[in-house]
Amino acid sequence: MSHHLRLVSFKLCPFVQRSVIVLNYCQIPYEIDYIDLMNPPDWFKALSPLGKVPIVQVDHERVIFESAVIMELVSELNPPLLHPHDLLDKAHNRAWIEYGSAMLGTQYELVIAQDEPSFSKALNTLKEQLGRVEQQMHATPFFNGEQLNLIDAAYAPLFMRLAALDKHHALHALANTPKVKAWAEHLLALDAVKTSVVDDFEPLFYQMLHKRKSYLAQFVPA
Ligand SMILES: N[C@@H](CCC(=O)N[C@@H](CS)C(=O)NCC(=O)O)C(=O)O
Repeated sequence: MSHHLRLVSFKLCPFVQRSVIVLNYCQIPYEIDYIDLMNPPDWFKALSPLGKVPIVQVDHERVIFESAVIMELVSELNPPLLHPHDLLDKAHNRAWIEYGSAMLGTQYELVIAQDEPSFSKALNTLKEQLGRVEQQMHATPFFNGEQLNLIDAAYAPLFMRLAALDKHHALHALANTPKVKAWAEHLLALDAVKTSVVDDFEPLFYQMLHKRKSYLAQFVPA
């Protein structure tokens, strides 16, 4: 039985993008509503327990939050579940998805850094984190091999933002992690990933840097 899925998003949110990638890849129909996080509508405040996106509403009823949980739910409702079958491999993937969420936090610090020292600090942390992920890369082209799994969808939004910055600033965040770099390039070439953001994602992302008066704003188009 197919379920009605309604995602609530913010156009630049990397967390909701994880589920969108899964939905696109599996060609599962869904509805998506974008809100302005700075000025959230009352209906969103009533639905979202923490006032954060993403949330997913299933069959016009239950609302679930937390991107890793939503991604897993979306996949479970539309089997097969995009995780390794082996229980320990699955747990290992879940643990590294959690780490990917922390890395999205570092990415956020990087993009909102107001000066060069805080920017460099965040970039160093990110490179260190990428180094740890590099140690876990034992397969190609996806994290677990031939099949796209949830862990791939979990990391692609990070890689998309790093690529958007690389275009103008030459961050080279992936320069010392060749396996992660190859993984990122493979993911970013997928249609399911390309179509997981709005058409004007890059200009909106750059605009956000300018609005936040980020250190990186000086390098990207206004
Ligand atoms: N741990 C959450 C993080 C979600 C999150 O931080 N979302 C941001 C937008 S990208 C948000 O809603 N921020 C608004 C707020 O924190 O009030 C998840 O994985 O879903």
